[in-house]
Amino acid sequence: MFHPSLFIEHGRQLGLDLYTGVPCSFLKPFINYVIDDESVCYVPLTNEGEAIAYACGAYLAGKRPVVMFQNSGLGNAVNPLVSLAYPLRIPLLIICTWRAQPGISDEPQHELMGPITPSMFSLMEVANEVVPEEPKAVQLMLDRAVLKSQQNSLPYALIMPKGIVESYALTGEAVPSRSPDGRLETQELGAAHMRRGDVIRLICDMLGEDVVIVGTTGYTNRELFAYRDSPNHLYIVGAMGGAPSVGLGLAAHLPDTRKVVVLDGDGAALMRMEAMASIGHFQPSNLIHVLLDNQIHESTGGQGTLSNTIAFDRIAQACGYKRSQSVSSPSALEQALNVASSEKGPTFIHVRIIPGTPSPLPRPTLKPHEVKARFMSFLGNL
Ligand SMILES: Cc1ncc(C[n+]2csc(CCOP(=O)(O)OP(=O)(O)O)c2C)c(N)n1
Repeated sequence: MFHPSLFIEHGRQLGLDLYTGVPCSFLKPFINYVIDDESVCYVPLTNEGEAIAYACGAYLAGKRPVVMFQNSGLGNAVNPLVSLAYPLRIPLLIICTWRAQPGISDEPQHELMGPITPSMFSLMEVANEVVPEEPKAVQLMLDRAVLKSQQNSLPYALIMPKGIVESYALTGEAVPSRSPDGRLETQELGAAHMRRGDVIRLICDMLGEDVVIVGTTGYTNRELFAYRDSPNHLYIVGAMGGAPSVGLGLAAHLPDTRKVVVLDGDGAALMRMEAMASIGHFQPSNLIHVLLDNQIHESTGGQGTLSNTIAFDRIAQACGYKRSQSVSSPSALEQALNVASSEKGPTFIHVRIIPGTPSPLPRPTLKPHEVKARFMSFLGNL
């Protein structure tokens, strides 16, 4: 095991001065250390592809960037890696965590990406190696990686197995402070006081088991499952940010009378904001998009998202949702759900919540394909 400071300090000596990326629970100590360490710059971004493109820009501006993400996000990074970093010959360093490393059991959404991670990098001509545990070997690896990536003028990936970095708890602010110019005016609707679980319970109890509920990646699915596992639920355990697009596909092709409720997160919504554009454009009248906004990636350790400068309700409105509002109290949420279930949508409900998750929190015990089969049979399509 090695302490995250070993990597950052040695990296600084080699000129690495900028860290960017998207969190992963395996990266928690590492990413938390970089957020806290004021001597290196940490830029949290919305998805892994954006982080690669940002790092390319920063390199051109004279920085020496490191991009950190989970191998789930390698899919998001493929296009900017092969058609931006490669043709421009940009020497980036990538730290990619290795969920579902062969031989180590992990969640089903990582089952395929785990074994193919090294060969995915190799196929994209990104030289790669597995991060060792021993501190001296880590320093040598860094020397080699920086040298090779500079010599080849290409990205170089360090694949990080589970549990090799000592834990490090965040001491500073998880949420990056907003710029004075980026202040929000319309979101100041009183303090948030509900938790994710309160919202999920209220929605399940109010809307019953005839509506479709599509849950986003992370704690939302787990809390939904913990409160009530039911055939009308679809847990989108991978493809973070994809839940509203799945919801759109469902809503567009199910009868108008079947309401489709998407439970989204702020990190997930920011990761794939295209869904809001498409929902606004295609106008599924039966879609209710609920965004649970705690301003952090709570599921991976509480790192801040960019949501504290984003007026989601105004974005939804500008995208063309029929109605959009921001709420923070149970009564305002109930009222919004009443309107959404009796009138035509698409409806967007931004719910400002406080962090907090019950512990222990179970994970869906059914495999994703078993949930799919149960769900299709609930819809009468199997
Ligand atoms: C493409 C991809 N990148 C990163 C992750 C790791 N990950 C899982 S859940 C999560 C955080 C989700 O944040 P948010 O939507 O705000 O929900 P919260 O955790 O706060 O409930 C992250 C980063 C992932 N699963 N997939």
